[in-house]
Amino acid sequence: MTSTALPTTDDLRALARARLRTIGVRVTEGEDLPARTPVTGEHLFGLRAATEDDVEEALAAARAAFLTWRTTPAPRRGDVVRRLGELLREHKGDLADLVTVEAGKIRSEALGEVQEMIDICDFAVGLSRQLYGRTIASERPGHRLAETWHPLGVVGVISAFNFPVAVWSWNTAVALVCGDTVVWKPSELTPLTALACHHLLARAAEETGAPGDVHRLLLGGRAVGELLVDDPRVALVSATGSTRMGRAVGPRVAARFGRSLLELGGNNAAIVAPSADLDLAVQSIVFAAAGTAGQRCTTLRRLIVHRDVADALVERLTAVYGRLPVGSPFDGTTLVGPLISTAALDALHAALDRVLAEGGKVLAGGNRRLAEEAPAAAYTEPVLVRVDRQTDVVREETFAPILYVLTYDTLDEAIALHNDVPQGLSSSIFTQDQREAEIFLSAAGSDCGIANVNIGTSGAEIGGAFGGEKDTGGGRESGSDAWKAYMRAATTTVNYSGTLTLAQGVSFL
Ligand code: UN1
Repeated sequence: MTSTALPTTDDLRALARARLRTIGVRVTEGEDLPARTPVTGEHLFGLRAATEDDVEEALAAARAAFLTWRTTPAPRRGDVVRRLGELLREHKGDLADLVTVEAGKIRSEALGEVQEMIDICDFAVGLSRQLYGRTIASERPGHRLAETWHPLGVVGVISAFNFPVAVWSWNTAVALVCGDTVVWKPSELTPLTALACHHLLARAAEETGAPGDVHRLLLGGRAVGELLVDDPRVALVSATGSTRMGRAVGPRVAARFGRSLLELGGNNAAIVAPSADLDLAVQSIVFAAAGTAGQRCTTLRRLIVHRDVADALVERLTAVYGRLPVGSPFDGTTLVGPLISTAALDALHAALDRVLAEGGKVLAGGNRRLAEEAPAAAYTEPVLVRVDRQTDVVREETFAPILYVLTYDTLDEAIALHNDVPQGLSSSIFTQDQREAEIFLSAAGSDCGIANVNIGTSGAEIGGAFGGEKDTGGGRESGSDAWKAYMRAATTTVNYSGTLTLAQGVSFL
């Protein structure tokens, strides 16, 4: 099924300009950074990328702003985030349109992405009154032992195209209340949403009396990112992207004893047990595998199904895959918009070729769509493939809507297959058997940072910490106590006894 006609690139350009204007952004056009839209695959405007001097200036400014921001009371720092949340609510629809133009998300998911920003702002405002440290029982009389949390410095946020604004907001809302300042390098594929969010935050800062340089935006490609990675003024580099990117960033930041927070590739699986409610499983699986055209870090990429229910589940999935509406993300009936680029489509086809050569069998989908109407765009039917083994290609993350179906006989075997990939982001099990669910969630179960029961792998709420293990990089962002990555703890001992008592019973002098 294909939805109605695509908008033209002229329409999309006009829409982007109109939304930017409503938000109040003045775009500085340039030559070196093309803004494209995956909806038609075509060029929208040229923008100006940051130069080395721009990076230097932004880092100096963010560092200078940190010196006042770090001693601003945290609840006052929350004011700027509260105001940002209000502005995001006011411009929710405008921002969602920009997300659709730039990242190709369908309306509901684009609105959801903006909502995710609003949610983290609410969370961070509350957090601004809860940066709790502990007091610890001292072994010495008349002593107080405590831990105090202090801001880190400048946080460099490097974000990916697939959540062009939500992941930025997780980092920025939390970093700001923690007393850090932020320098943001968004994906070079999504500069317009970045300009819009930066503008709203700058306005929030101005209206609440925060230093304007609490947040700086640097548009550009890899070279800009590398300058942030290597600069000792950047206390924390929070980077979202591929495992390959993380392998380059992590050691470089560590070499200068900086901190990094990495949110890298996932190869998320769901186990479907014999007792699973298959209606619930099918709905969850299709959203997790085909939603966002398979371009979430949390996208479901492997389905590990008990042999007894495999045929029934595959039959239902095949039927749903066969009628998934692929097309313009502006069409209200579309569920699958474009991939970000034809390179992503090539990666999908390359993975498919490999898996078919190894004996895999396409169950549904996989055809390119709208190639004549929009040759530069990358529309595809999500593809469902049956495989009999977890070969190298299945163990890799292909950032596109391809779902591999494997079968199992025992839960132990399912969990072993589940964990036998380099990545460890998100996971789920569909079962009505509480014992199985608990085993999956136990230390002997899923090895991922996110483990779900009777819900798919994607679509986490901001209240929990987000991130994963192994090649996913180990970082935690967003809710829970992820804020601790944006601060440093000082252990303090105060002696109010009037005499000196040494710890561990040591006597001296
Ligand atoms: C990502 O894909 O990088 O859990 C983030 C989810 C979203 C965030 C995904 N809330 O799918």
